[in-house]
Amino acid sequence: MGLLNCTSGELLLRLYLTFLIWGADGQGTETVKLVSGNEEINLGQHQGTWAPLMQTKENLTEINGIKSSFLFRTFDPEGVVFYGDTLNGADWFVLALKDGTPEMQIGKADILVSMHGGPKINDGQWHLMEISNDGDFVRLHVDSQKEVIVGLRSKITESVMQGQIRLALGGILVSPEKLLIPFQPAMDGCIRQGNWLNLSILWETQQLGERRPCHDNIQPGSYFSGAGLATFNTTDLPAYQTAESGITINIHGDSTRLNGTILSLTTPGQDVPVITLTVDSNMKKITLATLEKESVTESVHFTRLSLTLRKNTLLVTTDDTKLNADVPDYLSSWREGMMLSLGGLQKDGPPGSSNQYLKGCLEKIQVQGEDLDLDRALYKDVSISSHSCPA
Ligand SMILES: *[C@@H]1O[C@H](CO)[C@@H](O)[C@H](O)[C@H]1NC(C)=O
Ligand SMILES: *[C@@H]1O[C@H](CO)[C@@H](O)[C@H](O)[C@H]1NC(C)=O
Ligand SMILES: *[C@@H]1O[C@H](CO)[C@@H](O)[C@H](O)[C@H]1NC(C)=O
Ligand SMILES: *[C@@H]1O[C@H](CO)[C@@H](O)[C@H](O)[C@H]1NC(C)=O
Ligand SMILES: [Ca+2]
Repeated sequence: MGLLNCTSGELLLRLYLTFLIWGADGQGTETVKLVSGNEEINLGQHQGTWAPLMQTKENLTEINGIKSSFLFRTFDPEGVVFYGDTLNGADWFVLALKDGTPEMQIGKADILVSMHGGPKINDGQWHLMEISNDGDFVRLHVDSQKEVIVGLRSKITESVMQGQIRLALGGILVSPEKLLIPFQPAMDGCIRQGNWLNLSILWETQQLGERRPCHDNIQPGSYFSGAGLATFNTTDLPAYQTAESGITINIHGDSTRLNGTILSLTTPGQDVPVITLTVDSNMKKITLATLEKESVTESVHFTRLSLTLRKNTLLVTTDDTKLNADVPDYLSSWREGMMLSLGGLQKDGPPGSSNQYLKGCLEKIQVQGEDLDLDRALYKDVSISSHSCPA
């Protein structure tokens, strides 16, 4: 009877969810797409979870190559790129980026090793990455330079030539607790011309919807496509030193190419944001709304904008305009935990007002002088590119 009580919409949704779960187990193929490993792949198009964007597996007996190579481009300093394992994850390997430089971590039997080295490669240029595994050594070459070599031998380890090898991009297949050095997994980067152990098998991806392209030209920044926002708990952000200096948020971007909500702040228990800053590229205006009033400046064009929150005052300055408002003591709220949203309102506003998600590139977002990494947000919509804008 329960089934008959639900609407057909609900039933469809349930069936769809069931398919999704099957898909995740790899038992159903309804939402699993197959893609070639040498296609262009944008790793930035999935949520910042540890699950890979795509993965494949092959019997070890079929492996005739020891080398994987690919071109890689990113402005992102941190995230997972490539993963491989055997024995169902008992032996594993991860290539990640940390502080912009490559980091390899390997788990084999009871050994964990980590090697970090080479130049910073998060410069927005394509780099040739080559990883090979011969005997006791794993070698990483970047642009044909020997960069990182890990040697590893244990009495317990023995070479396994049966079972399967699994490969993954943009995530890992073992528990992140196994990592020797933890890191943030989300990677806004692109891969092309991949050759994975000389295999020609297809990769599985659970990516739904449109595949995100890798733009020919990119520039540093966070790109908002007008479909979602990123939210931080202010307790995870830098605190203020003195009430006089307060909190300063700096934003760089070309206002003529920005439209929508730049940021909003919500205090706990409040449905309506207490501060909202929006820009309208058509009308060339900036609007600063607090609970008490709305201030608008017209015919503005800015490249830099800064918002300063002091005890009871709020100041927004751009290249040549100023807006200010008297506000309650939000500095204490900042310390206790407000929600700072970039690119929209955390909750939809009152009925009738739609969430005007930001469209455009914020070239830099800084809180108290520190760059804000959207990959570290509490929540980030999948439509946002954390570290790159089309140029
Ligand atoms: C992999 O090996 C299993 C048995 O070990 C076999 O059933 C399967 O067909 C093999 N798959 C491929 C692609 O060779
Ligand atoms: C790669 O695989 C092809 C067959 O798929 C084989 O002809 C070729 O020799 C292999 N190359 C290497 C370097 O193993
Ligand atoms: C800019 O945003 C406003 C709402 O804030 C909307 O009415 C307008 O259509 C948008 N313009 C463009 C070019 O997207
Ligand atoms: C923000 O962080 C503080 C301190 O960790 C916590 O008490 C509060 O519940 C968090 N707020 C939300 C909405 O997660
Ligand atoms: Ca990242």
